[in-house]
Amino acid sequence: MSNLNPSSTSANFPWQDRPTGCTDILWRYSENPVIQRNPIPCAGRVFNSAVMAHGEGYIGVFRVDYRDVRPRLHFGKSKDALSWDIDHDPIQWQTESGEPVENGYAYDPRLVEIEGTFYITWCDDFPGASIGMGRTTDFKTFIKMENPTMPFNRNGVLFPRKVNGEYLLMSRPSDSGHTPFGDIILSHSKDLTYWGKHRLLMTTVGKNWWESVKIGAGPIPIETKDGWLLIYHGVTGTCNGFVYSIGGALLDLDDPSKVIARSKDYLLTPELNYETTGFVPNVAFPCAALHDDPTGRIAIYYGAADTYTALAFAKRDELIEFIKDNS
Ligand code: BMA
Repeated sequence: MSNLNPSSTSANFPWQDRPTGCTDILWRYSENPVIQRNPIPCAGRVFNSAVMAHGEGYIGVFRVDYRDVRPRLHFGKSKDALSWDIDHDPIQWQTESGEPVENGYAYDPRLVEIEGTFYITWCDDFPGASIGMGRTTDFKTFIKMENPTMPFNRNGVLFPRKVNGEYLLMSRPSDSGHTPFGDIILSHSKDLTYWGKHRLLMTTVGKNWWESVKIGAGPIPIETKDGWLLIYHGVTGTCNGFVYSIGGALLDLDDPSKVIARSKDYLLTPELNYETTGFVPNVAFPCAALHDDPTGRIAIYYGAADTYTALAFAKRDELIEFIKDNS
């Protein structure tokens, strides 16, 4: 990709410097969208997907909306995190004892490695939307685990490590439809099966207009010396429907139920054609972030208009300062 900055210290980290004259804290990749319409034979649209660095390259779990408009999850690989080789068949889940599991639908995946095992969370058909959770160690055998939440719930996002001996999951209790409300709840577990100690983490109540209808955790939170960096989506309502923007917050490292700062302005809102026009207009929905620790570079993957996969960049330290200064 000719537009990528060749000076990236991690040779294949997807990166472009902020364009001259741009003052945005989060700026878009000039070659967006990275995944266009009809990318594989069965799919009309691939968006709201999860990626992470793995070995010499990258892996991902993709939300693939079929031509019957039903979403399924597919596994994919990439050398550069820009050009993706997405499996043509969906992930086949199996039970702990190896029986195949059928999924009615599956969407909005997140992907994280915890202590050598890769966990996937997604919006699962319980039946009725709830959080699904599964794991793999080899990307060949995918084990479906217990659903951590009852219906209705969406946007399940695990922390990348235990904190104070417990796994942490963010989620957003919802309704069965397009949900005109929603706060982020933090839940605790010792074994990834039984979840409790539910805490209200972030609410829309009394907050900013761009996120006044509902909010939901986005990528796996990034651990920094200043706290957990949480990128999330916030939704406002208009006479023509919802608008999904991207926001940022900082959570206490040792007690992530404490919000240190939360930016009062969005970091990115739908503006360009691929964000404002598509299957669902005006949606920027982040589900994954890559972080290059030595350089502090962050690449955020977001679904655009429920149609495309797009990429935006930020510098970790600038982003943290921005969130603190604009809290
Ligand atoms: C939410 C989820 C997302 C979607 C968004 C906008 O409720 O279903 O998958 O991107 O709506 O349509």
